[in-house]
Amino acid sequence: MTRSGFVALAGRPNVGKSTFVNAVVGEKVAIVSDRPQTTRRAIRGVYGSGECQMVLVDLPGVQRPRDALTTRMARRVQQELEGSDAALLMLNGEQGVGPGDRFIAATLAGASLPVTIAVNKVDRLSNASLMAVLQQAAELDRQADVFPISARRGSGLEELVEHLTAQMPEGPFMFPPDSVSDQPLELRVAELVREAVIRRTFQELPHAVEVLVEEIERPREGLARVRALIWVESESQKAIVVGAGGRMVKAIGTAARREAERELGSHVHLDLSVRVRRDWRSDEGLLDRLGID
Ligand SMILES: Nc1nc2c(ncn2[C@@H]2O[C@H](COP(=O)(O)OP(=O)(O)OP(=O)(O)O)[C@@H](O)[C@H]2O)c(=O)[nH]1
Ligand SMILES: [Mg+2]
Repeated sequence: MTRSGFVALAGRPNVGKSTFVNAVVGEKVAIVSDRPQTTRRAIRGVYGSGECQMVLVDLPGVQRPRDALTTRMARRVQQELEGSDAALLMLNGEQGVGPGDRFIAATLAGASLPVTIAVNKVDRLSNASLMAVLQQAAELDRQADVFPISARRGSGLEELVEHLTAQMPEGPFMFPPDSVSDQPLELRVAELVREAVIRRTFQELPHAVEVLVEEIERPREGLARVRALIWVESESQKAIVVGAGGRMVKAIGTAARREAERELGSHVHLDLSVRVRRDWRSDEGLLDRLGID
């Protein structure tokens, strides 16, 4: 009898949820950055071990909704919690437990899922602060088991994964045994472009950027031609993303192309254009088209 199920990953922005999913799945299925609110969609990363398939649902960091985009992100978190078999609450060990974490813990308690807590970024902690934060984590939810991990270094992951897989119910696999993610190729490439933009921009710009891959053509074996649009919200943001003499967009393209070549296993021609679309974060139709639901 096989076992399979979904684990929803909840936590504040920037605690390391996407890093954790990539580390467990063993491939980059979700983009990562040091800016909060990087993840915008529920990304499923598939982990398999023998008779058990565990789908990690990497969720946007929980935050107060401000516009249609963040409203959808918050709603998605709720829906994914309802459809999951277990929840993993991730904390940033460096920052300790705060009101945001308590809010999420209360939400999880209301979802009546078995909750496990991971204290991440322990590579940054002294033994004394580690003990203190583990104590705070245990007080957050007295029923939850607490695991100290470093998603970046890969430490503590085995014990945590074993604990989570043991909670998966009996049932058939939901994805082919060797799959790692459910995202269409266009979306994966769009995310790689967005990651390249986020990593090179500052302040409000990372939040103002979205990317749509319009087309992936395969003119011949070993070559993919990708046409992508980078949306920003103002002319001044566009000027920053394009850069003097087009240098910035060129650097973004080079970084994203390298990542895309790894993802596609072929040479990639990446054709980027930067467009202004004021208030795209409030444009319900566009959010639908972007698959942010
Ligand atoms: N030192 C350290 N940094 C980490 C660790 N795990 C993640 N990070 C860093 O933390 C930052 C945020 O990581 P993400 O995985 O994007 O965080 P997230 O929780 O998915 O964030 P959102 O998508 O915004 O909700 C990145 O700069 C990561 O490299 C860790 O174990 N140790
Ligand atoms: Mg993320």
